[in-house]
Amino acid sequence: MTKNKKLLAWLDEMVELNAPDKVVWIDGSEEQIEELRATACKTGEMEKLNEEMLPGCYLHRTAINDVARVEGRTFICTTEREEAGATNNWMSPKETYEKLYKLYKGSMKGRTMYVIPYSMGIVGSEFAKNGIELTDSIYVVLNMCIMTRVGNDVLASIGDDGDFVKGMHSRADMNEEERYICQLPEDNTIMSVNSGYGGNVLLGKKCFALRIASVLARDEGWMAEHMLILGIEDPQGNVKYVTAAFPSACGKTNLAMLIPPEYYASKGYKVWCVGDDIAWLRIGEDGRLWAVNPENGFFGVAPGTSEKTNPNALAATRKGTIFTNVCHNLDNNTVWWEGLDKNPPEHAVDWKGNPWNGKTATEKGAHPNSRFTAPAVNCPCLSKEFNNPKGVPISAIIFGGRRAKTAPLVYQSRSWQHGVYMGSAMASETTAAASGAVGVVRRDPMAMLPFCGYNMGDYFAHWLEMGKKIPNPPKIFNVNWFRTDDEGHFIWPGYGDNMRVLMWILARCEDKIGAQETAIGWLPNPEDIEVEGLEGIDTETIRGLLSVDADLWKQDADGVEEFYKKIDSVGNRMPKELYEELAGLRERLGK
Ligand code: OXD
Ligand code: MN
Repeated sequence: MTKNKKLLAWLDEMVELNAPDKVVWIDGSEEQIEELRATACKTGEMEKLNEEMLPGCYLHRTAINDVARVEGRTFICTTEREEAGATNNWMSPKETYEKLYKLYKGSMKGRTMYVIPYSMGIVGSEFAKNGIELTDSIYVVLNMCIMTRVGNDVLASIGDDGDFVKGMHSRADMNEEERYICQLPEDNTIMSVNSGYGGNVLLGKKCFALRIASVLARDEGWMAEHMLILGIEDPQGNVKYVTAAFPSACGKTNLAMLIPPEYYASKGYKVWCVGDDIAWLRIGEDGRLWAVNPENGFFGVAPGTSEKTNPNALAATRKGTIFTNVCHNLDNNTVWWEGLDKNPPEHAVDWKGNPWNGKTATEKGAHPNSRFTAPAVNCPCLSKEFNNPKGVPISAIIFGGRRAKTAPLVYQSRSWQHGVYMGSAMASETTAAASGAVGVVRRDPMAMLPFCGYNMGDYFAHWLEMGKKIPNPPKIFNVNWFRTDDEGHFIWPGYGDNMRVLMWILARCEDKIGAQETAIGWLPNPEDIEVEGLEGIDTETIRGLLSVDADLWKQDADGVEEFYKKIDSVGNRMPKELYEELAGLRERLGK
């Protein structure tokens, strides 16, 4: 398979440690994948769905206690605590190896170990990075074959002495108390044990493409970000690209696959999706920032996805998709989830595997974090540039969060440095659905809180450094789709109409339009947000959505300072420039 000594030595060590009965190399061929699907159906790990309605689609249920990423059990394992910083759980590499090797010992007896060579990004391209994941789960293999580029060409690209990220995953005995997701950036290694859920076990995604890659990016002068990438094509065929970072539950996949409102569609505007979750960004020869999506599929949240909210995502799930923890409609052997339509099946099995009747049920049929793993090529609005190894040039970086009152619909940063401040201050307010306490502000800088593989202070410093290095940097914006009225109803319609805000952003990037300088940054003139075709919203509504309450902003600044102090409590790494931005904001807001 390979002569790479480092790879073979590591594999030998892991085989000896985990003691599988058999080792199988994944070559990426359809033949082998089909065989694995058949095996998974035989063992009950997956169920084949209706071939006519959902060709090539399968259903999987995880354990009931294993349904989401486990941030509390996720560790950044560096020699020095300061390297991981205050926002990450930390363990020393020595302790990590001791602890996890004990859990791996003999854990694959009676099982098969699969060796998955995969590439994040187009195999062999300048952006791409290789990884090898070892796992005892066919479900993991099949998901990785959708989410990443897998197979022999990756081994060829690693070559005899090339580097790769080592990823060790074992389901072991699925003991929740001993579940660990460990990143060891000093060794380019990921170790995951006792989980079978996506984000914890598909090691190419959050563990590699964000946590490990963020460290590689810092060291090599690029950026690994939790961002969607989309392109807007004008009627002349010119496409401009933006990236956007949002905390979870802010509609990232919906924005990435946005359907233009009639007002723009009728003029010939189109929106193209390059990625819905992760962007790797590099400075191009032309001095602009270029982005690729290192993934090859979408690992999206199913509930709420419908013909109305995101027809592109739904279409992407109609073939070759693995559904996890959704409701199984037994009448036609398809799947259902809350928010798909108003016809829950009466003869079904819920995500826990129990009989379920949508007419009488008091519990949900699908888990709120149930997922689809869908090939990117299925998406009707996938960008033509999706497979371009050079990526796409980025005009704007957009940050956002869920804020009921504080943040206006959109505003632009005063500079790159101020934009980094805006990203560092990003936050979302908890919703009633997410926790008991409504309106609690959770800081989530650049939506990277759970995904930054090193000290957050150093991460901000890297952003500031990149700003100095990019000759022609993207402009930076903040959006908020979630302003509410006094009764708590959303004012802005969101979804496709978010394009109206993106159009203002692009106009600003091209210096086609003026704006008002305010304490918090550049705000639109309300009449510059297009409202034609919007029901119940006029320029006056927009004026309200753009209002800024100085008292709320002063309170928010206190929250940012507290957060900065927390980051500084481990290693004192907060860049002084961001404290200066905070002081400048306070001054502009007035005493
Ligand atoms: C995701 C997440 O699953 O950010 O993409 O949690
Ligand atoms: Mn994500």
